[in-house]
Amino acid sequence: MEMTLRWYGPGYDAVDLWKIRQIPGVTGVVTSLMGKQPGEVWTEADIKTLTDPVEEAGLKIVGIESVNISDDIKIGTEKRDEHIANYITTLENLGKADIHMVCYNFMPVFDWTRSDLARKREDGATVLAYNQDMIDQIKPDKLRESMEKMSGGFTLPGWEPERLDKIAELFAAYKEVDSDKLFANLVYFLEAIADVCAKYDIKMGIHPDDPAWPIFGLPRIITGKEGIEKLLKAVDKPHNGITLCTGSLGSNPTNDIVDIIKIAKGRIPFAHVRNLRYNSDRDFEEAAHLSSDGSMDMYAIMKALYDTGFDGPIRPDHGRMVWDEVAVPGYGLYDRAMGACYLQGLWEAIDKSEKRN
Ligand SMILES: [Mn+2]
Repeated sequence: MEMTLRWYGPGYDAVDLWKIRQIPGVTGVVTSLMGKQPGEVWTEADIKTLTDPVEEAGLKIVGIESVNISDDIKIGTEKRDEHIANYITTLENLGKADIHMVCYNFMPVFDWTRSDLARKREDGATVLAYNQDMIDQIKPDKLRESMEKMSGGFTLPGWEPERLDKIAELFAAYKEVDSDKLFANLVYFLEAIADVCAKYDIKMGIHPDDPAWPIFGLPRIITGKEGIEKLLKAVDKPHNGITLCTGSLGSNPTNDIVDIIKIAKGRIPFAHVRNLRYNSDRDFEEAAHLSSDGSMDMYAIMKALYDTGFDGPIRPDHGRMVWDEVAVPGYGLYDRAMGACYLQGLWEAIDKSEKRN
């Protein structure tokens, strides 16, 4: 287990690398080129703009979150092979830069979605929250506007304005894409990148859909155990793995995360560990990482990762906004630092008690 934090790259993050380095136990970051459009090549020079500052700060890049997949690849348009060729070049350039883990997702049109990016909790902290009734009242073409309004001026990952400007065309293009077609296009993509991943020992970790169910009539396929098992079997190669995101999978309370960790044993190159509180089956809000603050058993999750031999990078995920911090929603320094320490405390306790037995 290697404790890391997400960092959005030069110019996109309110949190400085030197501050990340001062969190006990944190040795690396996952980062991304936020200015790149899905489908574009990441050149070696582009990647250097990430590795240079991270290394100067005494940290290392343990993976990329994310190299986003273009809608052409998800839909399977005639442009898909060109975009996949570009993706392969990007993976090659990442491999040459000694980066061996890439997180991505395969959600149509919209990436992670929330109805509120700053819901106030009892103690005054604010958190990201999701209320299905509020989402049902938003028209899909207004969702981007609604997310942007709540973002505090920060660029939100996965919500590229250039792409979402063409929302009506995007919806039209996805018209014929049902969950089977989307799954087939995901398999096509993973088969196409298999060789470059093998050559550079790159592990791909698909991020679960968030929330873990279809929204706005668009299919979502990585929502729980069934979809994950199906995908791991469909492309049964070491590069095809999952990003175990407890918050995204846990948005659906029927998902048994410990069970998912067990069935994906050996195929989890990256883990996002955070907690949520369910208020009803249509409403959840993010919580502090501590088990007692939300609905999840964080000890059981860390124990399952430990027991299945997880040895990849892990990061605290969205934190609460506390102590008047101003940052990308969900990505302040303070609460994620607390989360990183708490998760490491759980891990140390598990490790020591296991070794004593
Ligand atoms: Mn996540």
